[in-house]
Amino acid sequence: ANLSHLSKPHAHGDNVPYCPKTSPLIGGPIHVSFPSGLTLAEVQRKNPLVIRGGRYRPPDCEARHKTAIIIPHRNREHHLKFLLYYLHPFLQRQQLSYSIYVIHQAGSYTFNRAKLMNIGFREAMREEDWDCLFFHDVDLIPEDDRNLYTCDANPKHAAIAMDKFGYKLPYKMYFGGVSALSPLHYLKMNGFPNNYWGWGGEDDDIGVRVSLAGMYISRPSLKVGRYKMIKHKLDKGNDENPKRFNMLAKTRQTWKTDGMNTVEYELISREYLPLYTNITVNIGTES
Ligand code: UDH
Repeated sequence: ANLSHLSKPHAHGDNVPYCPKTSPLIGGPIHVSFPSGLTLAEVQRKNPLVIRGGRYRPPDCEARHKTAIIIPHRNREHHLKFLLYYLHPFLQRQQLSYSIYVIHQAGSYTFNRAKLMNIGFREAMREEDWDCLFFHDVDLIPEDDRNLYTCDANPKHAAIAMDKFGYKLPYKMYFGGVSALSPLHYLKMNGFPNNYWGWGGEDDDIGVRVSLAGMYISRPSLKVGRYKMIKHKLDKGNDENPKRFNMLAKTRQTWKTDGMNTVEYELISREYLPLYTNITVNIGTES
C-alpha cells in the first residue's frame, strides 16, 4: 500500500495558494470558561485536523507563518487540558502552521521555567525551521484571536493584559507569561537564563536580556493582548527564589555566559501524543 500520506499527511501540492494576509476566520473576543467535564478525548474530537505531536497546517492554503508553542510543565495536566482546548482552535483560526511542545521537567527538584524554555527552543528547532517560537505558561488562556501568534521585528510580549493584573501591564519591563521570539532574536540574546530555580525573577532577566542585546519589547494592544489565568496556588517544588534580586542585578555580567550556549540536560523521552509533543527532560539541580 502507498503509505506516503502518513508521513506527510497535509503536504500540499505546488499549486496551493498562500493563505490570505489576514485570516477570514478571526473572530475577536473569546469567551473563556472552564467546563468541568472536559476530557482530552473531547479536545481531540473537536480538532480532527490536528495530527500526532499536536501539529497542524491549514487544509486549503499554504500558511504564511510557522509557529512553535513551547509550554514549560510539571504537574499541571488540568491546566494543560484547558489550554489545548482553547489554543488549538485559536491557532487554526489564525491559519498558522504550528506545533505544540510541552517541556516536562522530570523529578521533584525545584522547578526551572527558563531552562525548560531553552530546552524547548533546542528540541523544537531540531525538528523544523520554525520562524517564531511562543513561550507560553500553561495557565494563560488568550481571550482575543486578533492577538496573532506570529513574530514581530522585535521580541514580543504577548500577555500584556491579564485578568489577575486588572487587564493592565503590571510594570513597564514586564515580560512574563507569554512571549514570542524568532530564532534570530533568541540566539542574539543567548536565550534565557538557566540558573533561576524556583518562582520569580527569570521573566525580568529575560526582559533585560532583550535590551542588553540591543532589541526592544514589542507588544500587541491592550485590547487584544488579553489573557485569563487559571487560578491556582504556588506549586510544590516552586518556592519563591530568594536569590532572584541579587541575580537580576547581575544580568549584564551573566547573559553572555549563561543561556542557550550553556544549557545542559538529559532527554528522557519524546512522545508524539495526539494533541502535543511531550518532551520529558532531566534538568539536574542547582550547582
Ligand atoms: N509550572 C508548572 N509546574 C510547576 C510550576 C510552574 O508547570 O510546578 C509552569 C507553568 O507553565 C506555569 C509557569 O511555569 O504557568 C509559571 O509558574 P506559575 O504559574 O507558578 O507562575 P505565576 O507567577 O503563578 O503565574 C503565581 C502563583 C502565585 C505565586 C505567588 C508568589 N508570591
